[in-house]
Amino acid sequence: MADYNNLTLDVADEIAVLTITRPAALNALNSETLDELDDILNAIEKRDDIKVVILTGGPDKKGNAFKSFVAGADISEMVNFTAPEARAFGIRASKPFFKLMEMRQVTIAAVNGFALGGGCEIAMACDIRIASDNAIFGQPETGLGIIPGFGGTQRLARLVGMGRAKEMIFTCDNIDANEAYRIGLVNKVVSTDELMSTAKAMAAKIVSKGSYANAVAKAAINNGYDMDIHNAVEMEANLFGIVNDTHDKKEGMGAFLEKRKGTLTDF
Ligand code: CO8
Repeated sequence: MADYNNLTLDVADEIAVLTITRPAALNALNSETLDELDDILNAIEKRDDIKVVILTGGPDKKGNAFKSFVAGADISEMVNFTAPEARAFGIRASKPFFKLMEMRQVTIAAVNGFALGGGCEIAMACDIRIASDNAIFGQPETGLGIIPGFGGTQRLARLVGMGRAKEMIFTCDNIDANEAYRIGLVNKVVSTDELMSTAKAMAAKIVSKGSYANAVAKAAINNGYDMDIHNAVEMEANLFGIVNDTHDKKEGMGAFLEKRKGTLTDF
């Protein structure tokens, strides 16, 4: 795997921990980091030995591991953008963001501090979000004279509803982890000490299930979300037909009927 300036990857037990490491800028996303993310996620997606990706933020320059997940897009890069450059930056980000949302592996954001602007947006591109109790979420863009441009106007409304999304985006008010949990922005809140162990325990549980079935379930949820319910359920039936012919289906159902523990292996 290539060397990256702003990322580290640790793989164990079919779980990848992908860490954004820009300590000088609280892990803010610049073009280089976005391109590295795109490159590494494409490489991860091809690997059969990775079933779940946990995305988190590295420590700040003082070594504080729970200061920041991602403090947004890099303001020092955006400040002099022309309109075409700003648009291109949004498109550049959408590639790794859609990869997190659509890759066959399950993606979990382990949010360890500030998740502001592009940081909140990259967490929302993941399938599942687990936050440490000191995490802070917000969309401060309109206070900077811009709008959320890494999918935030779309994914936030889909996750928490239009009213709460508009309130967060129009007021730029940050919310803490418990409020993020209350409104459905995060799945779970745990202490800082328990963040990675909780994310890894959830990942291990997911790894133990049929990974191909989870990949197909992920596609079914994503594809059907904006569809008319009749078409969506028909699409689900088509995918149900596809998972019917797998080793994991024979093994999973066979093990149940034979009253033994099954071993699911397919991707
Ligand atoms: N971009 C660049 N540098 C940053 C960013 C950022 N988003 N956030 C922090 N940094 C840098 C600071 O400039 C500082 O650098 P230095 O030490 O060289 O002065 C270093 O990180 C540490 O930050 P602070 O000293 O500010 O740390 P504090 O503990 O005092 O404050 C905060 C932490 C509250 C997180 C503060 O840093 C902050 O407010 N950061 C900016 C948060 C923000 O506004 N994020 C949203 C940015 S806009 C965005 O994400 C748009 C996404 C969509 C773009 C679409 C384009 C198409």
